[in-house]
Amino acid sequence: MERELRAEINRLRKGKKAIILAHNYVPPEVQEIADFVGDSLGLSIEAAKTQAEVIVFCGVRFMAETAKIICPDKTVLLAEKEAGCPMADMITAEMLRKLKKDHPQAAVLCYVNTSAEVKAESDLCCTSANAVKMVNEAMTNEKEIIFVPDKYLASYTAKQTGRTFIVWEGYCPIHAGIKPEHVKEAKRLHPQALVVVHPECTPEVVELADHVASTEGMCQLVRESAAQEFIIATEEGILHRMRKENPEKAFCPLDPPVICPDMKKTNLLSVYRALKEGVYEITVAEGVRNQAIRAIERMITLSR
Ligand code: CIZ
Ligand code: SF4
Repeated sequence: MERELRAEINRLRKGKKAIILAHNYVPPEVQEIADFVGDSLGLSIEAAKTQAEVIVFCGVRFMAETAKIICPDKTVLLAEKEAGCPMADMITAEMLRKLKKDHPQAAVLCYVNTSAEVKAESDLCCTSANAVKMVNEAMTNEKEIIFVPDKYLASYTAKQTGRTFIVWEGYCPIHAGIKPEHVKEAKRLHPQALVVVHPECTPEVVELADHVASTEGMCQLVRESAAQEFIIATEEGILHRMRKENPEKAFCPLDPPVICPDMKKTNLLSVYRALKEGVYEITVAEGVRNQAIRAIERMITLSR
């Protein structure tokens, strides 16, 4: 069944001039069928480069929206309609407009985990891979900075840059679910392991890290490190790619495992359906796109 599904996906992908982009967190079988696996920024850059006419995005909605904003002329499909990000949903454009009104002098830095409408209200976008760089290189003249929506990424970035932010009380429920005890227990069982933590984790967990990095940063670190064992504090989907790229290294699991249900919604059947039926098409209103593209393009130019 899986083999037939894969064959059908390959046939449809060719016939429809489509590419499949998968986030580091989606299930292994989806990563395996994808043309590219990466973080939201890397995938959007791939989307911009591709000659393909259709992009099947396997991840969550804000990522597919970002791809659509960058390539408005392509058809962007989100393989699973209901795959969203609870953190992105914690702030709306309306809420951000109100915050901006309370702080009229402040520039707005938005995490990529936001809706197109929130990006449209922002001056600059960032990912977990480049938040520190964005603040250090593009916001030195800003007296006040609003950072939305992740209070934990904001707190990590504040520590790294020495800046203070007006923060939103958003957070990722999945990364916030990782408790210091979980990391300490893994370290007790694997004392030699390097602890690598995502900046969406709480400051108490970040405190325990040997390294703090985004998913792409983590992959690079694991590849280049001389260490043989790693405790990876982020969504477990990334472990598939890490094990594949580093078959000689060991990855010590956290207990309980770190699973984002939204990232697990996409499976081979969703990818097949997306290609066959042309669903679920992502649209971004022209007025919103024209505003949102500025914050994204500024980030892409700066991160080169
Ligand atoms: O930017 C991304 O893809 C996310 C959500 C996390 C990461 O660290 O790559
Ligand atoms: Fe959103 Fe967290 Fe899931 Fe990433 S892991 S999609 S930030 S809820």
